[in-house]
Amino acid sequence: MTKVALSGASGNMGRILRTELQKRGVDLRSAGGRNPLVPLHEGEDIMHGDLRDPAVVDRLLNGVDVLIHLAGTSVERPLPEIIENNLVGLYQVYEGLRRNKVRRVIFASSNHAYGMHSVKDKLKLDAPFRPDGFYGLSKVWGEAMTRMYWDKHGIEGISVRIGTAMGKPPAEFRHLSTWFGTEDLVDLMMQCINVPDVGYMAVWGVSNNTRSYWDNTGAEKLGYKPKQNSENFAPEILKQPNPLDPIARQYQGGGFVTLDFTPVDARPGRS
Ligand code: 15L
Repeated sequence: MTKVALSGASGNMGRILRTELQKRGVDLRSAGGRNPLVPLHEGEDIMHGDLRDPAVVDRLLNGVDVLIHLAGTSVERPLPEIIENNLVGLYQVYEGLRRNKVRRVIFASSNHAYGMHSVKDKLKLDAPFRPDGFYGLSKVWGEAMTRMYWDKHGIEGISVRIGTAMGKPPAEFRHLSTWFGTEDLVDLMMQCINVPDVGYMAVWGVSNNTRSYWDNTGAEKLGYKPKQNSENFAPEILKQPNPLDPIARQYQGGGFVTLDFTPVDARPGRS
């Protein structure tokens, strides 16, 4: 049976996947960060620790076939913190994949690696990176690293460019484009674990939203067929004010774009 490790199991998405993957019969080892996880059932395979430490990484990956890597900083933060958690941490984890002969990594990338694309655009899988901050930039590093460990070390990799996966219904206008419902999230992860011979590939982690910013044409071999559609919530959402400011409304990354954004009239060449 395929042994799957899940890092970042105490985060928002990690908590969902830890529960739901085990419900679907996955043989899972879940890792928390600083604090120990409380077992969900007797004998649950759990651990915790700082993944910048190779000994902790080896405890996570020993005997593992597939890693779902969610751990790291998941919002915009100052660059030094992002570098430690998302660049150095990822390097240690990926070196651990090599040492432990892990077959495949499912990397939690993010739409924020593409966040400066206009909301008017629909992005294919080969869209250029346009990160909307240091967090998005760290996911560019992560996608490239995932690609490199396949090309250079033969570890299969799937970069999942996650939209808005909060385990709740869509709540605001942007979510009509970015929502990634829980059922679809778990379906996609099951495909990522089980589909043979993926080599390296990327996929948008998004539901079948009518207004999606992203198009998964080219990722058919993954067999991911999203069933949920945020449009079902549109009548309610459209009655509410859009919480995003005018800048955030123009870009796919939404509110992340506005953080430390230089207004057009304060840019070089403007007086
Ligand atoms: C992400 O990458 C973040 O981790 C999450 O907090 C949300 O902001 C999400 O993207 C989103 O874009 O909605």
